[in-house]
Amino acid sequence: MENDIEKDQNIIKLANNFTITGVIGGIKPFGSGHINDTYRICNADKNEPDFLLQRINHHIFKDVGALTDNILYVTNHIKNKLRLIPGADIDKQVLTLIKTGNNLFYHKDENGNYWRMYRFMQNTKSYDVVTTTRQAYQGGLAFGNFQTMLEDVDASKLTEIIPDFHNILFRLKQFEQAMSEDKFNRVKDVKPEILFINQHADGMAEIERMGKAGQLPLRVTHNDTKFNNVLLDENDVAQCVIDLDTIMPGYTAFDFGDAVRTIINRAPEDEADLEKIQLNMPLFKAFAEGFLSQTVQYMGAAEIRSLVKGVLLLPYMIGVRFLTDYLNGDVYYKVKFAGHNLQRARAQFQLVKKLEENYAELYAIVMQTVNDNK
Ligand code: ADP
Ligand code: GN1
Ligand code: MG
Repeated sequence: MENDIEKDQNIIKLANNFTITGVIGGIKPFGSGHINDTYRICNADKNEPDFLLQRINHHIFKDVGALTDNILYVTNHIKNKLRLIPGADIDKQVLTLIKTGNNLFYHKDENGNYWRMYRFMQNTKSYDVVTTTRQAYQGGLAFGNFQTMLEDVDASKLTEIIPDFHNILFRLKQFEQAMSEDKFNRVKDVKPEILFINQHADGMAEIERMGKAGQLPLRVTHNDTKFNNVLLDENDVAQCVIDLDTIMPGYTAFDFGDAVRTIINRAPEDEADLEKIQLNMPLFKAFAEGFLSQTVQYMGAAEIRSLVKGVLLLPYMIGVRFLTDYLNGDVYYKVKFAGHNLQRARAQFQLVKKLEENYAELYAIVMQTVNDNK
């Protein structure tokens, strides 16, 4: 077993494959993402930036070359636009990948793991739970502006890195497969959750149906807009959207819905006490105001109507994915304890119930915000 010192030395060795400036002063495991392993590489030279080293989960992102090309394409597109905006600070507002000594943007180590490095965004914070309307509004601005920046991207330049990522019909098929295999004999413990999934399946396919019927424009979306994927500065002003692994063609309702999933909930994503899962409407309103102020000018009526459907769909779909992973033996998401994925799924389904009860109010807030922004 590798001890901590050996592990740290290994991380330093990996970091030295990249063309970093300054001198490595220390390393720290960083962030609370469920997919990649992230380390902050602290610079001993205070005139130079810190860096962020990530082990890319290549079991999930199987084509690391295409993944990297997507990120480069999108970040360069945004940088070119920012260059035209007086006062924009490119280093702060968009992620920058750092090259290796071999002129690549990722490094494959001797164990077959893939690593990449970003410039670290100094003096920023990410939040797993949102508490103020200022944070929520700023998140709305950031994700809305991000979509608008990418409005003119030619989607054919991007690889669909995880096909059907937000296709609920595909996710339900994966769930059914996991149920029929029942590798860990867990199906017997999740009967109420199975019932909930089945009762909602048809209604949750509405966005897919609207898309297939040509009612929703396919845009370039982020597809992982949980709130901790936006960095805020020390004054809680949005600075940068991060976690660009899942940028692909998608519907606006996906990004709107996933952000709301993590903003409107007063409790964490994996709250065990379902009583604590309550809606914070002022945060929803603030997020909607920020997001729509950036996007409403080019959205059509059906697309606007789809937004609140996305608010129900995303916690449902992510609940289905957590439960599928639970049945499969916790192979996709990082878990902190046995039953973590089940707890996460239950929390997401409870959130869906609360959102359903308040659907009319959510819809009214969106419509009011749209009118205010016209
Ligand atoms: P994951 O896919 O595992 O969620 P992320 O790319 O979101 O990985 O990174 C995990 C966390 O690391 C983020 O939530 C954020 O707190 C932090 N982070 C990521 N990139 C940067 C960066 N360039 N500068 C500062 N912090 C960052
Ligand atoms: C994962 O990487 P992270 O933790 O930001 C997942 C998302 C889920 C989210 C649930 C590539 O996001 O789709 O919504 O967990 N990312 C991937 O918290 O599957
Ligand atoms: Mg993340």
